[in-house]
Amino acid sequence: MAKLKAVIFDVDGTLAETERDGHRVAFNRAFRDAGLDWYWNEDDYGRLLQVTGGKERIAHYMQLHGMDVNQAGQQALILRLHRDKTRHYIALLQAGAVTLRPGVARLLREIRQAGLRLAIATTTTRENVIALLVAQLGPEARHWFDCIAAGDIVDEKKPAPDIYHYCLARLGLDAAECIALEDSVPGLQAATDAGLTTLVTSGIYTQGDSFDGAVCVLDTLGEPGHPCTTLSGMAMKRGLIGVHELKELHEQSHKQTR
Ligand code: XBP
Ligand code: MG
Repeated sequence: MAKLKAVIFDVDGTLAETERDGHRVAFNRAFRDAGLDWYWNEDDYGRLLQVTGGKERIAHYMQLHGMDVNQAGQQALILRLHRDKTRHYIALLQAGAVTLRPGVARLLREIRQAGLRLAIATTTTRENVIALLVAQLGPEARHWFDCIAAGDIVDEKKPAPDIYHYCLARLGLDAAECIALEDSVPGLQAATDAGLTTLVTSGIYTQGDSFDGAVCVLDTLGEPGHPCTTLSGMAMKRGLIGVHELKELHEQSHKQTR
């Protein structure tokens, strides 16, 4: 059986709860700056999350409101709004509006100490990923990752597996040598369609979703004194995910598929 060599993290919802207090707020600020009366409240935004990618989400919203997004003027508006949204989002990250989820910083450090490789596969932009890592873990953290696969570098965003295929190619590893961490149904689909064992930590917008195909579904990665709860799959004896547990889940999933 292949040995576990790398751990691939999703960003939005997995490293941090970026959506409600980060991306959503930034979208609304960009709409306001552009003089638009659009406003995405927390519930609206939860529904809009079915569309992955910020530009794609704006286009979807415009279509819902009868706008022709194929017109050049509307395409330019989407790009302008998204650029402004990214600026607001990074400012929010720098102000500490979003923090890492429980267990994330601990697990990243443990993975490095154990000599396993780290990578990122995300729909959001590279600049957003780096801003989050720098704000939460310091300027060196971006160099912890052998590959930051992000945004528009692939044709199809999640739930398509393209970003994971790209990431595996950059790592020079087979899917069987890696494990992915995700928080959402489109993310899980992208990772499993790329052949990856996938652990899900569900979050504010994804709790209660059905994560068929995940090796395990937890509420968080857990911290000493703040154990995680298993929602489906193997119960964590230590109440947290460490390298030992990742190896166990990886092994279990490969035994199941043999
Ligand atoms: C996250 C997303 C992202 C963010 C916005 O999906 O869909 O679009 O909401 O980021 P996942 P951008 O966690 O599955 O990668 O505006 O930079 O696209
Ligand atoms: Mg996500």
